[in-house]
Amino acid sequence: AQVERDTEVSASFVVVANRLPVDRVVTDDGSVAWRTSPGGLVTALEPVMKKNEGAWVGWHGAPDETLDPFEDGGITIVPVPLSTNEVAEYYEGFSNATLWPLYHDVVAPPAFHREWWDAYVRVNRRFAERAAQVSDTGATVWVQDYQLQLVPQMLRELRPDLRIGFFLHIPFPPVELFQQLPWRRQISEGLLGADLIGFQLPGAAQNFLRLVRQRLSVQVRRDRVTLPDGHVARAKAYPISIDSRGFHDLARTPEVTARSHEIRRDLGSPKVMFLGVDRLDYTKGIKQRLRAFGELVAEGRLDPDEVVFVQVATPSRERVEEYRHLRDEIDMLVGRINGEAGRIGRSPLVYLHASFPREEMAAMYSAADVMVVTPLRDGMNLVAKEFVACRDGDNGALVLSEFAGAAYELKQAYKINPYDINDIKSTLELAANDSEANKARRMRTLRKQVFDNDISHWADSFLSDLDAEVSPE
Ligand code: ADQ
Repeated sequence: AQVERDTEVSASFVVVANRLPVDRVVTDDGSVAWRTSPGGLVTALEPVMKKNEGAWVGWHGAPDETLDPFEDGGITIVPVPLSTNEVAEYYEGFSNATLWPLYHDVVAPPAFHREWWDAYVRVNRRFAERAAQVSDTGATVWVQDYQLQLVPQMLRELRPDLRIGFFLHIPFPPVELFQQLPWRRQISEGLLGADLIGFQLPGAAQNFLRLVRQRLSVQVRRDRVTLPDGHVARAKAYPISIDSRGFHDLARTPEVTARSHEIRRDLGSPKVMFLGVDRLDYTKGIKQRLRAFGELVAEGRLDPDEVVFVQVATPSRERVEEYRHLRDEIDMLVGRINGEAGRIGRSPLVYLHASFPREEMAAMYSAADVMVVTPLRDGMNLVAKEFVACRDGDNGALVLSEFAGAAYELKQAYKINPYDINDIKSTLELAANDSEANKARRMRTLRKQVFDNDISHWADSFLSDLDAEVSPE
């Protein structure tokens, strides 16, 4: 395979992700500018990017538009075009209606369509080719997430000189579920093109190793897989985290502190404020959590004059059928709970279907007493860690699903089985009423964990392991 190298861009560190780390904004005078999106990944990789003349290859978010590479804050941005049809088939279809539910324990039925798969292959090839064009000889390329699982192999074929890492942000399912996928072989081989494949949890890496051992003619020794051509891919866990210090400091600013007090006042100064923050997604267990709260209020175990539950849900994937359906169901559930337990001037449940700036998120985390994180399955769940990082004193409680990746590290949270409504109910009650000493003991351990293992620790350990892998021949 031959690649024509880009004459303008030649980077020694390249990130490849479905989306670019910048959003287009229209400024007051009507001109167009790019603003760095505030995600943790960007923050974590910024130092590496700047030190190594980094480039980021990704889609810019608008269909049917081709853009030239440009500089943004020391990073070369390399936009990859997608057509309207590709957004529907590769992104909304194969990525979000096939892989997403399949990898999350089939909590919704995955849809298998051959034309979606064809689009997935086509788009993955485009990303791989673009990455091959902009990578300097011997460069390190880090491919992100489930939308691009074929890129490692495609890229290695084009550019055997590169060092290729891959990180999966969502769970990797047990073999028994993964093997439903008609294209299971292509996906596993796609991933094996990397030198290092990162997962959120050791269990996910184990699932992957078990899969390739059973289904492919490869040699597996501990965490290393040797392919017939001699290439070695290593599979290992790197639990992702957040910019803990950044969140902590943000929550301490006078503006955010003042806003957090204001939030509690506006809520009628409740004795206990519960908080849920999620992308509106059926994996997040929002229905189960609201139902549990509603029942506690209806049964008089929580007094609607004393408690309030604030549920924030970011609009997400609204063109995927399953998500529109979920939104309607939650609207109905919220209406029912408030209709039954509300009084004039007081609703026990405050539901916000919107996205907020980081400052507002930090203010909400600081204002809350009990953070409620109940996904049915989640790769990690950063919200749980953001809550812990934003806490000041040792008060506050984190209720956390056993099925969130975060539960693996945040052992001192109040754990629940999100499928067990009675368990959620009694744990919400306990977290609201537990002694200050118990809460403080748990919170101190959680905080230490979140500060010792932040996002730069995550990026550094992945990249130094990738660096340590034997150089490609
Ligand atoms: P997500 O499924 O998006 O991420 P999560 O890890 O909770 O889930 O991250 C959500 C992010 O969005 C958080 O940083 C949160 O602050 C922000 N957010 C949520 N609601 C918001 C709102 N209303 N307004 C503004 N911001 C909001 C995927 C995987 C996770 C994994 C991450 C990172 O599904 O399991 O932890 O990637 O690897």
